[in-house]
Amino acid sequence: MCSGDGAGYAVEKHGDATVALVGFPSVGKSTLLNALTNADSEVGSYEFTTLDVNPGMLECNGANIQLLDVPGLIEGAADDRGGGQAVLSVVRTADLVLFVLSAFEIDQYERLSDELYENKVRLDTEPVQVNVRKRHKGGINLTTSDRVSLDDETITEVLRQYDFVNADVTIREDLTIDQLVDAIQDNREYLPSAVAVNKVDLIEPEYLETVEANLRDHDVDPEEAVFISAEEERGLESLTETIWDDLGLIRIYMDKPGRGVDREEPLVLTEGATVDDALEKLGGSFDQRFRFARVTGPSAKHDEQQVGRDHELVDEDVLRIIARK
Ligand SMILES: Nc1nc2c(ncn2[C@@H]2O[C@H](COP(=O)(O)OP(=O)(O)O)[C@@H](O)[C@H]2O)c(=O)[nH]1
Ligand SMILES: [Mg+2]
Repeated sequence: MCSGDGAGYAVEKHGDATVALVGFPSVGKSTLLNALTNADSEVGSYEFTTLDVNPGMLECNGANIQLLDVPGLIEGAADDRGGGQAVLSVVRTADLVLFVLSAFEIDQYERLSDELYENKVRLDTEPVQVNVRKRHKGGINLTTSDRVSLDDETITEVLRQYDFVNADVTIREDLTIDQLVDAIQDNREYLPSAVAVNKVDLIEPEYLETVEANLRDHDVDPEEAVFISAEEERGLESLTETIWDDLGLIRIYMDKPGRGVDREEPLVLTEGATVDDALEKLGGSFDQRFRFARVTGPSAKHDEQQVGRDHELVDEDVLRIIARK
């Protein structure tokens, strides 16, 4: 269950998670934002209506998900034509990139994802672990596992190019030169992405196959893309479900002393979060006063299981914090 909530706040990190809507001008980003959130993003049938970033809030499963309609991420954004750098910095701080494509212009996907790649955004992939410990002397001391197919000389050469002259370097996973460079540079952003194909109200049923083939040409699984009509508000439920799933959010229902379990406003965390993360999000003095917690639900072995700070929570757990007075 997701619904829109009005806008009217500055663009900064708000809510439990942020989604950047990325697409060329006129594909329907503003229309989509308005349909999902009731934010008042200016809609126009001409290009570049949206010059600034427009925020809207989507309430979903008790979580507040901020959607950002960013202006067209056009070719050449890297050299800041069309305010591209501002767009990119917004995208880099998001938790999910949502590509918005018109059903008639699927090939724009490639230009958008290339643009993001050029700007150090890595989509739907994890960084390869490369351990580097800088030294004062001794050159490059490289340890690689059998899985690594790049030869030592190539790796050492890349490291030198990036100013690693004296360092102990350990690599256990196979990787490409690009992945190696990504691993030793710390300005890469690793984000999940999803694809919305808009304006499906305008396509003939026969054309759907062409759209699907076009998606496959760009390595997008048509099964994973969400077909929508922002204008006619079709497919939006399935889109919000995809957004929810891809963000990897979990709901923790707090059991508050004397007030019972709050199922209306869960504490929203991300998959893999621990009791410690819950304490941090709760804020206040919980962190210092924490004694132990009790968990009932999917992550608990039994009701009211006593757990410590490092217990990993799961969606829909009920959590009670036992704190010192
Ligand atoms: N038929 C149809 N038109 C749409 C749809 N979504 C947006 N539009 C139209 O496409 C034009 C551009 O939409 P807009 O939201 O301003 O695109 P933006 O530049 O990506 O923000 C407007 O005339 C919208 O009414 C849709 O799903 N179907
Ligand atoms: Mg717009």
